[in-house]
Amino acid sequence: MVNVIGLGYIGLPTALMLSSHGIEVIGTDCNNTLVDTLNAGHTTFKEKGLDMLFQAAVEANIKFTTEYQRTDTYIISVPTPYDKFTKKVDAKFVVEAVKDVLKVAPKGCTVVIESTISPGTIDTFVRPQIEKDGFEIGQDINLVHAPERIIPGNMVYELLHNNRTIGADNEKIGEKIKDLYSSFCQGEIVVTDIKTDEMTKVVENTYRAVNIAFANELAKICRYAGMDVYEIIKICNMHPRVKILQPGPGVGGHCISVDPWFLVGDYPRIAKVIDEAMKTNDSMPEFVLNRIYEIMQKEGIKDISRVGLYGLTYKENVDDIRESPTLQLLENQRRHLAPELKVYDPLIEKNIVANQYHDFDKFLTDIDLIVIMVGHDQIKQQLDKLKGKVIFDTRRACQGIDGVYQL
Ligand code: SAJ
Repeated sequence: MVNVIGLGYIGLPTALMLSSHGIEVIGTDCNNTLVDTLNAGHTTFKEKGLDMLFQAAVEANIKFTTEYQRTDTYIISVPTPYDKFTKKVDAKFVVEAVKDVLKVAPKGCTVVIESTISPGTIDTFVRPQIEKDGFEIGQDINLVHAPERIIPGNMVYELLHNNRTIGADNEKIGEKIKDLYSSFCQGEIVVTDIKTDEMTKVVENTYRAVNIAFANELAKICRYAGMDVYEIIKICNMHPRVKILQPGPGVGGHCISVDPWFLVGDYPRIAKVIDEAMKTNDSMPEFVLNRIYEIMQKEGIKDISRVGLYGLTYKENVDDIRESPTLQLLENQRRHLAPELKVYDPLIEKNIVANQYHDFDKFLTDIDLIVIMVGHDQIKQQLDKLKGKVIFDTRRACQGIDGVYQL
């Protein structure tokens, strides 16, 4: 039996996937409301294919609880925030989860840490804690790191098809956990050591962050030079060895906008490119704010209350708002003591910000300038409704419409 600890964006799909592939699974989370929701037969976030996977797991008898279980295999998928000041990973949730596992675990169990951690976190924080609690690693408990690589918006497909890595202290344990993931994973699974594995995960996300930062920097250069960044990237990407990502209003989510900081935090004198890239990405919401001001001037829009931001989530077609560029932009606005812009997002039902709308038509009636911060399908399917509005499209959601302002 596998006890999956932490039933968030990664833990839940992983638990459901294992369960629907014949593994006995109990999912544990410290959040009572979340566990109650799952036990009442509902998923806790929207994701393509997740409800169907949930049904399959329920039929396979998956259980959800707030209690840690006594079993031979644990998968820990708890959040790993970073300290905003030092930029270092904050491993407290991982360490707490391991400590809680140790209270119930039988001798010889294996603890798999899926949470993203900076290279060396297991050596620096997890091993010393286990030893301090009087347990011997390799005898009483085996440690494994097995980071996920799935992309929100296509999680279920990617869980099944992506290649994976397993980091373990020895080949035998690595192969055992590889067999577990092989129950559903059709990709290749590479076994390596723990620190290498920790590093690969952070490097993958850093690679993407740096590439996006390059695109964002190009967008700024092209704005200054009066050129079309999208046309330039499109042509450059026709080169067989060039693959530039897309500029945008900023980088959000709990991965690309967080993990690269771990390297800056741990190696501040070396990680210069990464540091600049992250600062470039973080500067984008302010860049958008300046652009809004310019467009208002140009269009003669004097009243800030006639400007609306479309999209609150960190990217298209997900309901996750963590570190979202829109929230970053609103935060900047607040710092300038400006009245908050109007906001609408079809995927966010809860009230998150001050001037938030829940009706698209009403939102459009109340604004003259719409700033597309997220390219949800919802707006792409109703572009005709934007007739007569000034449009500032930071996501290229309005291709084919004339007179649209870009980054
Ligand atoms: N973004 C751009 N331009 C682009 C691509 C993305 O501005 O060309 C922005 C998005 O709008 C978003 C942010 O970057 O705000 C991050 O989105 P994303 O789609 O690039 O990535 P995530 O954070 O949803 O998922 C990433 C993925 N990592 C890589 O592709 C290397 C995923 O595979 C990881 O599993 C995930 O991080 C994670 O959990 O670490």
